[in-house]
Amino acid sequence: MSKNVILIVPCYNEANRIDLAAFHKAPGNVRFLFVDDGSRDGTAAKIESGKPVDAALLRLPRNCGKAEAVRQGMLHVLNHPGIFPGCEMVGFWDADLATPLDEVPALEAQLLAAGRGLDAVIGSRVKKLGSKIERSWTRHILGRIFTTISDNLLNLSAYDSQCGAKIFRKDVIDKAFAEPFVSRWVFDVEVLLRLGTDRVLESPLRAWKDVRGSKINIPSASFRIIRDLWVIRRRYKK
Ligand SMILES: Nc1nc2c(ncn2[C@@H]2O[C@H](COP(=O)(O)OP(=O)(O)O)[C@@H](O)[C@H]2O)c(=O)[nH]1
Ligand SMILES: [Mg+2]
Repeated sequence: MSKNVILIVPCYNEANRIDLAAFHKAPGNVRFLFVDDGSRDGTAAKIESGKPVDAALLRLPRNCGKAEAVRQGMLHVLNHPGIFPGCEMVGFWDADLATPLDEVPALEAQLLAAGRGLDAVIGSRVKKLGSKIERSWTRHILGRIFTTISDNLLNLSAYDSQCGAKIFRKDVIDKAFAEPFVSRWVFDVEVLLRLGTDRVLESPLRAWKDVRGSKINIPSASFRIIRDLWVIRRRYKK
């Protein structure tokens, strides 16, 4: 199998949480670029010593948030084609593996099957028979409120724009990630708007679980999230 999928894994103070053994057991065609987002807990040293041999680590000197960490990772892959030869798809995946790496092949297969008909396939946390989505009810309700507001403000029509498991065709990375994001909190929405929502497929995941240790404090982030949606509306609304 060719090593055709690169996943950017943003990591901020993940030393106690990241399960590097799980990354070693990833499907055979997936390679990783871990991006240490200015962690101060030894995350980079832990990754450097325990990552799979064909994985790479990019260290950002200061914490700049998930959006910029993912963007820097994407640009690093584009600007250094020699580190990951043969890659056709680049995605990002949360370090806590809330979405298990077993979900990669299904997303990848849908993107490959669509050829140039799609730019990205994104995981979607739809609780239904046949899937195992373990999400706290508070997070679920807040997520539905977020979706309702973002759909009304931006006409997004996504069920779940915020899941941390997304894969893109390599040739759209520049379009989606070249410009800095205006939002630190909801950059996923900006990515969808940059590509055009008709270019993206949402794929219901078979498994997802809330992993303890989230660093996002939802009540205090809520205000900034809503404000960011307004900023995005002003920036992207034609
Ligand atoms: N909270 C937070 N996460 C970051 C930051 N930079 C990178 N990340 C990564 O973003 C991903 C999602 O973070 P997490 O705390 O699990 O957020 P949640 O699952 O959305 O509540 C993880 O891989 C983090 O390590 C940052 O500045 N803050
Ligand atoms: Mg998480």
